[in-house]
Amino acid sequence: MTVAARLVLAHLWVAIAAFALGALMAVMQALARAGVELPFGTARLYYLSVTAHGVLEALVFTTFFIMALGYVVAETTLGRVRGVGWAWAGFWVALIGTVMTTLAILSGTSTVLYTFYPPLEAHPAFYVGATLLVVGSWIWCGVMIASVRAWRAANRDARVPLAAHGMLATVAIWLLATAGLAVEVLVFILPWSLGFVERIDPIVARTYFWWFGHPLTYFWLVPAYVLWYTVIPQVAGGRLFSDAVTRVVFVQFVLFSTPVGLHHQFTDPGIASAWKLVHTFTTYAVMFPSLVTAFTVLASLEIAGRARGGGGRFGWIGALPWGDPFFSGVALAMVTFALGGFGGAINAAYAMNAMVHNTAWIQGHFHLTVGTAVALTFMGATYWLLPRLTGRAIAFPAVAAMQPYLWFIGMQCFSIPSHIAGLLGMPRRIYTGEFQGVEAAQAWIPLVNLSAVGGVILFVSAMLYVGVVVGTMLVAPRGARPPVEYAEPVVPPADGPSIWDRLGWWSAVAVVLILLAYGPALYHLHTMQRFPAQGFSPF
Ligand code: HAS
Ligand code: CU
Repeated sequence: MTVAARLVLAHLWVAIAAFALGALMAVMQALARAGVELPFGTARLYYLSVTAHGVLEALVFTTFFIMALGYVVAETTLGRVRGVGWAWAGFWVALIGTVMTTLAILSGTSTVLYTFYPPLEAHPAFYVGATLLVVGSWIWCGVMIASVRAWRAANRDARVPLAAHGMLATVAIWLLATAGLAVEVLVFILPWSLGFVERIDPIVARTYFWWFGHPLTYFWLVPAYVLWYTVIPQVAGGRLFSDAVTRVVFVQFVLFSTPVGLHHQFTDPGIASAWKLVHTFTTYAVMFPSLVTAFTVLASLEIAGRARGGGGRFGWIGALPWGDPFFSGVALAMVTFALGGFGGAINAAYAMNAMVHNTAWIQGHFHLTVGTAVALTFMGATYWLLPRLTGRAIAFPAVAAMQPYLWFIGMQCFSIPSHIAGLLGMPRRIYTGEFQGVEAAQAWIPLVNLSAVGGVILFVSAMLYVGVVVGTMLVAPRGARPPVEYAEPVVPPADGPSIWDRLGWWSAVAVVLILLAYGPALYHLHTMQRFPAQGFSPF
């Protein structure tokens, strides 16, 4: 096994362990909501498990998986990962942070959900651990940047390989995003949590949180897009639609991921409506690269389907390799994202947001996006990666082939009723299946029950995924390692670096956009009279 393969596998193991633990938490929530009597079904445990589920799936599984993918891309497109010692240091720092945060949650002292909105207060270990996870990911960013720079120094006249360009865009998005998080945690949360100051301003903290929280979703999505653009067409037997368009898409995410976060705060006081409306417009700007992606990835798949002999207007769809779990995982992720993206457009509209904000619609939305578009892509990619890292064939191939479909079915069962229940007024983040017998809530109950069925199907799918991965590592025989291959574009790109490769420069433009979008709102918040709150822990 190569040095990088060991590094990648270490990250994957943490990702998958976090995924498995997070999935266990989720099934309990789904059943508790449906009113199933559970021996441990108290409100305290319910919110503890929601916190653990959100942190482990949305923050730990994703971050470790993305770091692993980054190293795979660096090793296979740039020659090698530069600074393997640093990469291991980043791994350990992030792992120690993850363990601290997880223990803080499981101890029952840190039930603050994954958004950790003050004045909800967690044990300091929760925040310190989360900070270490981010510091570990910053070291990953440094290693990725060093790897690209070393490659550039040796290949002055070539364009950065496309997959590396996408991962570098991910790095840029992450650094821009975590700047906001660093302010929130270092300036406001840690001094308060450690007892140096007594009170904290919820709205100020939330504003820095969403500076980070929205681009966080593109930190998850762009690596998935790297796989959709640069690997899936090859796996399906087709070609990349356009190298140039893909680079423009990645750069647009660097530009527009961050100056949009107020779309999570349309109902928050203290921020002028005009600035909220600006963020509606910038959010529509960040939808554009996804709309481009919808057309271009579909074109790539059509090329593949026709190359495989599929004819007619739709015959090419059936000709695609639906039995390959990497392909089916990504294709079902795409179909799901078409729905999730549609919901996103509704969330982002300043006026319509009032209809869905803080309702079950939102949990429906993010399970379609991060919970499927991203997570199902990563699960599928695991089936592709493991043989390439270890030389072992996937164990239980029939189970692996079925698992993405089960996830897809489970997620539709979970998310569509959640959207409808949200429109009927059901709040998000609530514990109780009976809703205290309130008349208006009666219409939600069948929808919640259907969601619970979805939750159980998702749990079965999650356990099959974990079983296949563990089985592959433990029992599958070793053989040759297939190569990691990337899709060739339909038209070879022009020679030489393009302006779209100048990600440092584009990041500087992004900083200007962030200052324009956030400067006035933050200036206003920091200069008006504030009423900070004391910390609060409901359990
Ligand atoms: Fe979102 C809330 C708006 C995308 C995640 N979002 C959330 C939360 C999360 C989240 C976690 O404006 C909850 C936060 C919390 O806890 O409070 N979101 C958007 C918009 C988009 C969007 C405009 N979200 C995402 C992605 C996420 C994610 C991606 C994670 C990965 N979201 C919001 C807003 C809120 C919000 C508000 C706050 C709501 C509130 O009030 O609290 C856009 O980026 C979406 C663009 C996507 C598209 C779809 C493109 C389709 C593609 C697939 C094509 C495939 C085809 C089929 C056609 C335009 C690329 C293939 C066919 C075959 C044959 C294979
Ligand atoms: Cu957002």
